[in-house]
Amino acid sequence: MQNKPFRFVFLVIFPVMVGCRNQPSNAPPPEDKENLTLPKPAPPPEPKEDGRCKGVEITIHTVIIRYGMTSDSGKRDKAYDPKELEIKSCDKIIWRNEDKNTQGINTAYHTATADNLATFSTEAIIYGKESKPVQIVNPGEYPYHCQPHPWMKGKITVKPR
Ligand SMILES: [Cu+2]
Repeated sequence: MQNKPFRFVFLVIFPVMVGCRNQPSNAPPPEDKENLTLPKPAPPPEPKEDGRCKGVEITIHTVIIRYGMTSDSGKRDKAYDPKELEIKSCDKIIWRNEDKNTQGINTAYHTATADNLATFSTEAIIYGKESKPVQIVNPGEYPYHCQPHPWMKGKITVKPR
């Protein structure tokens, strides 16, 4: 009979397996199982408003990214427009990617990343999109570049209020 091996599996091995699973073990009791599932990763924290900027009337500046991928060194120098921007402490900057060349829209992304790698870095900005606003509080000079295209250079100068 062809079904016999299958019946053997079903009638003998399967109940044994089920039986084994029901053996008492050191596993935590069922009510603890929920606590073992990993929590969902928390969303990234909202950037905190700096207390020093409370009540300050801030300006939001926009820097256009124009020629990130060009091989024309003259244009490379104008990757960020304006290349140098002066703001006041607590002001915010947004970078907008409008990098087009004669072939059309560049699909590469750009960033604006402080050379000191600590003050700020935007997320990857694709064509037609803009970064989240970046706020700089401490006066000083902040040269920055694009992570994938280090020849793209700009500078933010932050003046005290
Ligand atoms: Cu770039």
